[in-house]
Amino acid sequence: MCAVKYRATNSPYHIAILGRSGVGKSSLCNLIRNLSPDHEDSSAVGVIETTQVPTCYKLFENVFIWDVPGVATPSIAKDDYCKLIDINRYDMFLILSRGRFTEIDLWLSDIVRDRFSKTLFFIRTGIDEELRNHRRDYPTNFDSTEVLNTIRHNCLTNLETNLSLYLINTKDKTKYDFPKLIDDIMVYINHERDNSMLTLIKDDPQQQIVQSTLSLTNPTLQTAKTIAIKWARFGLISYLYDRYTT
Ligand SMILES: Nc1nc2c(ncn2[C@@H]2O[C@H](COP(=O)(O)OP(=O)(O)OP(=O)(O)O)[C@@H](O)[C@H]2O)c(=O)[nH]1
Ligand SMILES: [Mg+2]
Repeated sequence: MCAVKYRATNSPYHIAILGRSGVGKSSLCNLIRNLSPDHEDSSAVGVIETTQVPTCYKLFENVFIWDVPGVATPSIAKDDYCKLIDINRYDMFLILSRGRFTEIDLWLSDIVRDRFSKTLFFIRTGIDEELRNHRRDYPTNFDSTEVLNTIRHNCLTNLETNLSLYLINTKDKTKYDFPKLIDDIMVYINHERDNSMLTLIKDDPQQQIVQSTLSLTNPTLQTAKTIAIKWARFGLISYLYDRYTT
């Protein structure tokens, strides 16, 4: 069974920051909003599991960023995560990873890639501490470029694809890939806000059913999209999709 998500041009655009607890989701949210953690409007940052419920912040007109709880903690199991954060709500995903690449990082990226044709940025946080530790371990041979390349290569190998990957320190917006990350996010937001999107979303992430976002460049899909948008307004699209794809 599939659901349909239709986002019209200029409708509200939702960005989710996902990842394990403590990877720096709230810190990144604050950095993007240009707030320090001790500002009264900031998202709480902490040394223990901190964010308890998905929280929405307005970035600018019709664009919202969501700081969500971390996955795979004693209180939030992997199996409940998609439902808890209402994963169908978002148009763009920022998936954060910190320290060693884990099975949870891969699982999250796979869910977003397999269930949606949504824009996904994979972000490795804590780069400052990785470099600091490595310098301490190898003071005579330390080469920061080499360390950054090693981290980059390891993430891409584990993700088994050419995802957009960014290395950042959530405490410093001038460092590493943060400026490029912001530029790229803005490009995608502007592009996707200016174009209507229709996405078929799988209800069951384990099922390998084909799903797609209808591209504006393919004429057949464009025609299908026009029809689907009309029919979606009458609630018939789920019926049609089931009728002709199962
Ligand atoms: N050195 C360093 N510390 C970071 C970085 N990102 C986050 N931290 C620290 O890591 C801790 C956890 O950060 P949070 O932003 O609360 O992490 P979170 O992912 O929101 O955690 P939950 O809300 O529990 O899911 C805090 O002490 C942050 O200051 C980073 O890039 N570098
Ligand atoms: Mg948090």
